[in-house]
This record gives sequence, C-alpha cells and structure tokens, in this order.
Amino acid sequence: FLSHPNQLGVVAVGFNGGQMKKGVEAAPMALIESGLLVDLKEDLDYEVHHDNTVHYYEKDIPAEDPDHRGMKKPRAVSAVTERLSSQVYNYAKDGKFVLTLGGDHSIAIGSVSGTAKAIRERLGREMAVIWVDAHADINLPELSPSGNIHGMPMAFLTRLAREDKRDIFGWLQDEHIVSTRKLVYIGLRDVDRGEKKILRDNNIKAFSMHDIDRHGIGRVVEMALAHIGNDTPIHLSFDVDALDPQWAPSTGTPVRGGLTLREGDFICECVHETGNLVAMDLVEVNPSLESVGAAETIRAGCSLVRSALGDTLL
Ligand code: 6HN
Ligand code: MN
Ligand code: MN
Ligand code: MN
Repeated sequence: FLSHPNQLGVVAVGFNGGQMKKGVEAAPMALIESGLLVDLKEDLDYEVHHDNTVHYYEKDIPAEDPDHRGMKKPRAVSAVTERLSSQVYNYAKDGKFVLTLGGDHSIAIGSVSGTAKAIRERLGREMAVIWVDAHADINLPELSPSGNIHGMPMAFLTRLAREDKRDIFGWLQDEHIVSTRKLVYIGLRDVDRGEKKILRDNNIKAFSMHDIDRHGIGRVVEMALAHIGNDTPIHLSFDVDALDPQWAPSTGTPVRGGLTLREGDFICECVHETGNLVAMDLVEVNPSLESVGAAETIRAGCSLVRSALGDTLL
C-alpha cells in the first residue's frame, strides 16, 4: 500500500495536554537523541523525511480552555491534533510510511485521522487500526473517570463520541473516521467500566493479557491479523504502557502484568511482515518519571519502532 516503501515521514510531537503529568513532551527529543532516526537510516535503509523539529504547537494552544463535557484541555488537544492530522496526511498522501513520536496518546486523534484520510483518497480503502495498550482509550467524555483526553482518542476516531464545536474535534470529518470493525486491541488489562460496555456493545475485537496468557502471543497476533484481513492497510498505535513496567517504567499510567519487551517487539515484527503497515505511533514514554528507568523505557521504545520497520535478525 506504500508507493515508496523505503521513505519514512517522521512527525515529532512534544505534547502532554491529553493528561496531567509533565514530561511526556520530552519523549520525541529523547528518542531521537538516543539515535532512533539514525538507526532507521543507517541500519534499515530508510530515507528519512523529517523537519528536524520537535513540534510543541505553542501557537495553536489557546490561552482560555475551560473543561467541556468533563474533558480537560479540549481546545488544546483539538487544535494540536487537527494540525498533526494534516502533517501526517501530507506524508501519507505521497505513499510514505508515517512515524509519529509522542507525546501522550491523545495525539492519535491526529495521526490516525491523517492516515485514514490519505488511505481513503489514495487507495479508496478503509484502513485498520491495531491499538497496543494496557488501556482501551475509548472513554466517552461523560463516562471518563479522569477527564483526560488520552483515555478517549478511539471514541472520537470511531465517532462513538461526537462533538460539533469546530474547536473541540468538530473538524473530524467522515474521511478521518475508523470503523469499529477495523479496530483491534492487544494487551488490555485496565479497562474502565464504561469502556467494557462500549467494547461489548460494538463487538470490538480485543485481546487482553488474559488472552495472551491463554493462547500465547503468537496465536493472539495471528487472530488479530485474521480479524483485519490480509488485504487491509494497517495503522499501528503503540502505547509503551502495553509493556510491563519492568520494561517500560517511565510512563504516566503504568499497569503491572503487561507484555514483555520481546512480546511487544514480536507484535511489531509480525505487523511489519504483513507488508500492510502504513503508519505507526509510539506514545506515552515519559522520561521524567522513574528516573532510573527512563533510559530503559526509551530503549524499549526504540526497539518497538525498529521492529515495526523491519529490523529482524535474519
Ligand atoms: N493512555 N482509562 C483511564 C482514563 O483516564 O481514561 C486511563 C487512560 C490511559 C490512557 O494510557 O493512553
Ligand atoms: Mn494509550
Ligand atoms: Mn495506556
Ligand atoms: Mn483504571
């Protein structure tokens, strides 16, 4: 599905407004400084397109941003993701692979919508999303326990949550939307009550840690890919908190009992092997939390990205 499989567009998104902890905005710089893009160029032979900027979107963030329907910083998240959506779209419409480095997971409203629109226009197809996360991030604003928008991106992306105000996600159009049938979760273990009902009522495919314990990661990835079908473009949205805190302690909402780093890499490798991957997000690395684990978390993040971009041993 890529017209230039060796060309990679990178967007570095230094945004933390989808949740309350500072530090996650420093992740793109930390990932890049640890050599991620150089590795992709030199070891994996990608032609990397990057504006050599970490975007903080200061000019897009409004001074006044009162809560709306329980959402915190709704206009800031909306403005940043609207901008990001067109940055991602611009790479994806040329047939380049798009890598988005977050930032908290609210930014997926921008990255996923941008890819979805480009894939519709370029190929006339609906893309699938594989969401690897401890959390489902599909809270409706009214049912969210926290009001943090990083717990809601999939609700807006599927239109289960809707808002008409242009400056609060009203910019999301039909071409940005992902079907609930084309969404698959892997790694879930902390899903809110309202989210469980949404997953059930909409028949959304979800593989929890329980499923991984029961079937093994190999079988789970096979089932996830079978659900999507083998002729569908894929956007992989990887929240580093899907990994167990043993491997990725420096993240805002850690949950014990997660994936090993190898299981995370394995998911990425298998998705790469399909040949259908068109975009990836890596989000929720927060180098300022758990200072002892920051370097390890950054290394884990780099490893996941390299795996998704085809870094296999042989
Ligand atoms: N993330 N379900 C919780 C909430 O506040 O809605 C946690 C969300 C975490 C979001 O990790 O991207
Ligand atoms: Mn998430
Ligand atoms: Mn999460
Ligand atoms: Mn919870």
